[in-house]
Amino acid sequence: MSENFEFKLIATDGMARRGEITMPRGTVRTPAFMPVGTGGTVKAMYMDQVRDLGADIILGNTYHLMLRPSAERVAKLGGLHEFARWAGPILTDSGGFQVMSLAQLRKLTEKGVTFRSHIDGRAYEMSPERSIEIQGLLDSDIQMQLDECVALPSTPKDIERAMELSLRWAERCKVAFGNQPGKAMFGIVQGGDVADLRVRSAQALKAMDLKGYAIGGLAVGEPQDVMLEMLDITCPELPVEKPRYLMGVGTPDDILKSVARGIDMFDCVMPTRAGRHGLAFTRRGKVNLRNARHADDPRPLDEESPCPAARDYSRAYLHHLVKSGEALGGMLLTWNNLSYYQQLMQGIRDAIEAGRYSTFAEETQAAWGRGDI
Ligand code: PRF
Repeated sequence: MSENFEFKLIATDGMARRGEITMPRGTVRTPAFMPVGTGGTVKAMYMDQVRDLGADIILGNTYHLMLRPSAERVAKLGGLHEFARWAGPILTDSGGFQVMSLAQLRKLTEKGVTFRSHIDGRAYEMSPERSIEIQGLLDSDIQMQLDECVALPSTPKDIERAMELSLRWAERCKVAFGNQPGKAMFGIVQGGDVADLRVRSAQALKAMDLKGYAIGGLAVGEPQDVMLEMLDITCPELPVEKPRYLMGVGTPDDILKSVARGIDMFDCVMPTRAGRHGLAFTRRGKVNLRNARHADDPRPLDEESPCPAARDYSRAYLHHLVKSGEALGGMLLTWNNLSYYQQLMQGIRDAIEAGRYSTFAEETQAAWGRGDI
């Protein structure tokens, strides 16, 4: 552990990187997957389980927590780590993306964004400065700049306007964040599916000398090959010695392909949300437990998994729980899915260190097969 925020590369294999972020609350082994803990909970999981599965860091959301229970209340109660009983590092998203996807009556200006809560319709304002203030009240270890993410497809003009606004907001967030030795504020590359804009965004953020760089505005409606092409263009523009975080991505396949292009950090609701909807990720591919063909199947999801949810419960029982809407169904499948994601990340880290990443990726993909198993 370290009093400062530091990133070091341990090994590289092609563009894939094995690294370590150290900060006062702990060390994050990269490539890392951050379970999503939107409202101060990784849904359907105990924090002890999340940690035991091998997550070094979790994600929290400024937008949800500012609405309920409010950043000031969390601060008074000792910060988000104490409130949610997670002692390790926390990364918080800045709120812009969630405002755009969830809030009502949104208005975006140079100053910031005004919106009404999706919970009770109350009016709020969020500027880049206020976003950083809220993330500070939460005591977040890695804070994100406020940005504007446009959905794809969008016109190049709209993409450029949002990218330029995000750069100006990055400057303001950098000033608002100031110098906090054990913490970091990351900039966010925008630019949609326009190669030139991605390069301009990355170069301008690089010049700001931030502690890490996120790539936003992807996995927002474009095909996977477009996302990968944008990573191919963007990653080489970012400084080698800083962590790179691909926001809101993705499937296990997205993760394998993005690591190959130089991404160090991921977050996604996929394993948690899909679990609550009856979908299991396994070594041999996805299993939809809602399907009637599991009703009489005594086999577990994966007899060789270290996770009890995967190893000790029959598919028939999981099917029954899911079909009956039992809370335990969502709990077991979330546990299984986060376990699979963390095993995948461990496999990725080991393979990069061993210099066999491309072989690992091919073997992992081959084992998924072609569909529901
Ligand atoms: N910006 C922010 N958060 C995000 C995104 C973004 O572009 C995305 C896009 N995949 C997910 N979460 N601030």
